[in-house]
Amino acid sequence: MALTLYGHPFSSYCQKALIALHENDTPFDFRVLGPDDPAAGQELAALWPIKRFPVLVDDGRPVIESSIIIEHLMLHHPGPVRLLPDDPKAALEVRFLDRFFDNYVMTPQQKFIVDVLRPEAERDPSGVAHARALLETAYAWLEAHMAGRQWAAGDAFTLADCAAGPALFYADWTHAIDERFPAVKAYRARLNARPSFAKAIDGARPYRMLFPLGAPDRD
Ligand SMILES: N[C@@H](CCC(=O)N[C@@H](CS)C(=O)NCC(=O)O)C(=O)O
Repeated sequence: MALTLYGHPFSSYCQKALIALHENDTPFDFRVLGPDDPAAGQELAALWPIKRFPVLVDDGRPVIESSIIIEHLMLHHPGPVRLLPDDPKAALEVRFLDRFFDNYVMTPQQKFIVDVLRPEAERDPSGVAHARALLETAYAWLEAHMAGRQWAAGDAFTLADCAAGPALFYADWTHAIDERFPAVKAYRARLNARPSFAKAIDGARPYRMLFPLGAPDRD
């Protein structure tokens, strides 16, 4: 059983997969992408021409998309922490929440990053304004959703929380979670303190200067 993760410690979607790996202390090799190792980028392109990461290779077989990687780990490398409930109806709720964090928190937050990296003349202010409004709506929905919950789907830490950790971590840096959303702020703090995510945050610390909007001096 040989697992290799292609990705980068500072990447939000890689951190989502890393949380799942760390939750069960699953052994893996980390193939870090970057200018220091062009061969790793070539290997990624051969595995997945879309070149988005993370990509997990399990005994030679590529597993693509962070949510699928986590489901794959649960099926093929299970450990004591079950990130998807056995009950299919409960699992559906977890999958919905995973989609919520990817589509309505991670995606709008990435819009800011992509935009600031463009030449000034090619920026998209109305797209960024839409992303900001979407984040506000997502924070408001999550504020009501988190009332009385420890984790996104209830008492157990799941796939949805793997998605939520990096999504809220970077979204708060990008468009700060307002004081009007104390349950969201408290949930973000709980996620950051979860040992699996704290380990991923620490692994990414040396790369904070890469944050295109300027990383705040906290977390
Ligand atoms: N839906 C994908 C998203 C992956 C993704 O967007 N990864 C970013 C890094 S956080 C990436 O590959 N960026 C490089 C690029 O867009 O070329 C997943 O869940 O794995």
